[in-house]
Amino acid sequence: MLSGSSEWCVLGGEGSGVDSSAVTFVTVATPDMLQEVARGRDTYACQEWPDYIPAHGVDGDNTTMSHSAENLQYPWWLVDLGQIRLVHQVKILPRQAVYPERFNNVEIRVGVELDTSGNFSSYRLFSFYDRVYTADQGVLSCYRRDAVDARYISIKRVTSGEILQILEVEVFAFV
Ligand SMILES: [Ca+2]
Repeated sequence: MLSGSSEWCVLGGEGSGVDSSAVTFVTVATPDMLQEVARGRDTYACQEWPDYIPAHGVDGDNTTMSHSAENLQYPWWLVDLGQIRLVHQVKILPRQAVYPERFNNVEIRVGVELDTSGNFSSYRLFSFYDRVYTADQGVLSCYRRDAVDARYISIKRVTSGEILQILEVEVFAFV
């Protein structure tokens, strides 16, 4: 790291000959600046399948799963980071061997106030997974170079009729 600096700044548009008005500074994370902050934190979800609980999504075990009940229109899951963090990256491991395709059209939103209504429209959109998941995609990595202040991370299907299944979620924030 450069002496006296706690951040890396990248000059957007550098080398591409863009007009100076399009050039902005953004903060870019390097691995040593980030910490996983979701493990073991409080979790919430829509109605879950028996014996599957939302806490399974942050227990550090890739074999345990948060699994929504059937016939819910827009199943969701949420983790409370315990305090507001500058969130840079959210990693999601959906269910692998069985029904991986159920993970599709999923919004990742972030907020600073707890909302367990299932309507996260007041949260900022962090990332949108608009594909259909297959196990060969592995861990999904959603990140924003600018990072976002957030205490709550919601994961929600935005098309109806399917179950939401999450093996594990990790949230990386600036330390
Ligand atoms: Ca797990």
